Amino acid sequence: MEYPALGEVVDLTELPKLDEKVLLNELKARYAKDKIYTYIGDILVAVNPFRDLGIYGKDASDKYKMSKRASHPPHIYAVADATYQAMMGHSGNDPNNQCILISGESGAGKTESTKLIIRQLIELCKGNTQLEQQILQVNPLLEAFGNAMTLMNDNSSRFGKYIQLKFKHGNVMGAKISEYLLEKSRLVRQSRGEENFHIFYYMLAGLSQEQKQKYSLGPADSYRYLSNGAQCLKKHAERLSMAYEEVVNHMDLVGFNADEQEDLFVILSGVLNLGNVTFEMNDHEAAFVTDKTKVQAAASLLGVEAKDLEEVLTFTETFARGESIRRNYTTEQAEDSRDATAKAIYGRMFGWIVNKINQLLAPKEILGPEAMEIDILDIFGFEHFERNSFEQACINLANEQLHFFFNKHIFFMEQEEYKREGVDWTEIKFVDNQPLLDLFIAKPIGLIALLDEESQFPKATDSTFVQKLNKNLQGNKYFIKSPNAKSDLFTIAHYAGKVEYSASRWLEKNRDTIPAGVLELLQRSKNHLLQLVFKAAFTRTGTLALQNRSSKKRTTRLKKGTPDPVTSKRKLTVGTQFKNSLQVLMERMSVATPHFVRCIKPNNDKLPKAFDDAYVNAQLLYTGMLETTKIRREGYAYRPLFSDFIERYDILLRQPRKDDDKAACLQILQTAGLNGYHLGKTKVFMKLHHIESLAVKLEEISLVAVVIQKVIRGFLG
Ligand code: AOV
Ligand code: MG
Repeated sequence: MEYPALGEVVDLTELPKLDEKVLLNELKARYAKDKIYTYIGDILVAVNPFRDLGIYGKDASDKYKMSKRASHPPHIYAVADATYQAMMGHSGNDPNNQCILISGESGAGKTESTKLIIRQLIELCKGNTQLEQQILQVNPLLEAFGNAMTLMNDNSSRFGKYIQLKFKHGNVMGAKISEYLLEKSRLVRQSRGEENFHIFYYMLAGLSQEQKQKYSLGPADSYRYLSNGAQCLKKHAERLSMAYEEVVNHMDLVGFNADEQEDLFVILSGVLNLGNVTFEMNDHEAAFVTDKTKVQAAASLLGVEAKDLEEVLTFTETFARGESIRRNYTTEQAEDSRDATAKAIYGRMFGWIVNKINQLLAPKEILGPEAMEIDILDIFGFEHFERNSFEQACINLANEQLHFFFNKHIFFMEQEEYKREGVDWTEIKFVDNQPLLDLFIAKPIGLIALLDEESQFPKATDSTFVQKLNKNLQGNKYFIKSPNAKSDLFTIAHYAGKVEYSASRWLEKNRDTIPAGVLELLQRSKNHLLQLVFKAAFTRTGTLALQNRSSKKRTTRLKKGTPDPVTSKRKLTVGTQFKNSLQVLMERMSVATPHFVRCIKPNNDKLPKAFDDAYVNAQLLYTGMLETTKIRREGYAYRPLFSDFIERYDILLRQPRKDDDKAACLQILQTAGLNGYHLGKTKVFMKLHHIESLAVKLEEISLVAVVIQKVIRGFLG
């Protein structure tokens, strides 16, 4: 048998020899020929080309519609097609919910893949409906508000998203987005070389002079919150201005009305202006606003009185036994309160946008039991910067969780099944990252539990938190404490590499509280939208639930830095909420049929045509690509129950079916002329090529049936 030349192997499981080097060289050779997609059985590997390859046009889309996978080169559109077919019950299974899991480190191409998959899914079910158009606008719209330039990716998702597309009889009926943990801290502070969320630059480039005047907006470099991004506006003014037009277009198409859009841009301008409010300390150690005009500009945009805003930013008032006690903030506390306010506003606006999209795209009718879903998970990829904080820990936890799901599905469950069913099998070992998940989520000694515990102490500091970690997690080989006892640094050995974290501000970020006075003030805002989002609490299901609260001035018994009792009573910490929502997500995905796309980043410089061997090899190693290829080569990815198999394929039999299920399955497989399958105790174990051959046979039969029908009709005249 002759083997294909280097770079011509479309499925890595067909490589004659398997080791790390072979995998790397094959992917590299393919990449050099612009073949960025490669299969590992039913899994797609995608290497980011960092340039437009012109492979996603109408031709490609048509080519991959309802086609046999083997008849065309690997493509992301083929994943969309396979998923759609599987949902419809066309690929050897019953109709069933599907989910597509896209993984890869930051900048590897997950979000682009997500958009391409959605685009092709819409092509597959195309009914030229308004809803289809709306769904296509959702991703770019969310990116404007939730993505930003980072050192690892110019368009990095700063939130995770789970998109559920709902179908009935193959037509799309609605969509729903769940968002995970927007990185709000970026709003008030960005690392060197990084930017704030795209929308701010779009606005400043795209708004007309009159609009800017109305929103009290000046040049980008006049905003403290945009400290790093002013350059980008100068360089890319035209592109950014077009992007602004697009956002407005997307909002129109999805169904945001003019008032809502106006309110939204006013609020965002208010946030920028709020960031410019600075403080000084007077002789009594009390913070005061340095420049009143700044607070006036912010207040007027946020629809509140300047005096009120100034007050909530500079002191708290406590009422005890009829007496009011005023506690002044230091400048630092005032700055924190300003930033917490800005973050809360932005976070709630983002939540509102997602919520609004969900309302607009919700199915217009109650979908019965025939309804099916295709869900797509696009999270923030594994991150490793020079300085890593709470956000990176959460992002990396999400990646650990997703990696665990992959391992469980590909290695663990499958091999358990072989054992159970008595398949003759040599075990394929994989690196289990369960200990890392435990390090994060175990109770009571896990990182999140310890953080929560420390977050409850008003007197806790970043350094008491690190001490707590060092004490409780010593001995865990995935946790490495700093040799310097006073340091706020610690290291975690993730599945994808070691990351050094700084504990600075973790407690505050985990508590994520806004001063009670601020909350109350914003609930009285004259800006309709701002008032709405602060009166409403977004429940975890993404629906709006109105809180029943009096607008009467509430007394506070708060020390700075302690949680707001009103919100904290039911409010979980950010870490715990995130951990819980990941859990829910995993459960939801485990009842659907998963499809995996593994994105690989060819180099760390965002460059086209550059394949960094060492960098790619590291990714192949930590994703377990070799083991994946082995199990896909040796293993049986298709494992229907005898009864399901018979129901689907007994039409292929030309003689009466045997009574015994197992015997009947064998009879069918033999009639179809297959070999290399395995019959277990309750299931048929098959590879992709078996399913494909069976599909061809079914098709032949249905063609024959059509011909016969025609002949009969001809007879009947
Ligand atoms: P990510 O979603 O995996 O990172 P993206 O999907 O945003 O990564 O891809 C990063 C960049 O790579 C894109 O902005 C494109 O410039 C380029 N790119 C990716 N896929 C393709 C493709 N198929 N064709 C051409 N260019 C592509 V993050 O969101 O940071 O984890 O949090
Ligand atoms: Mg992304």
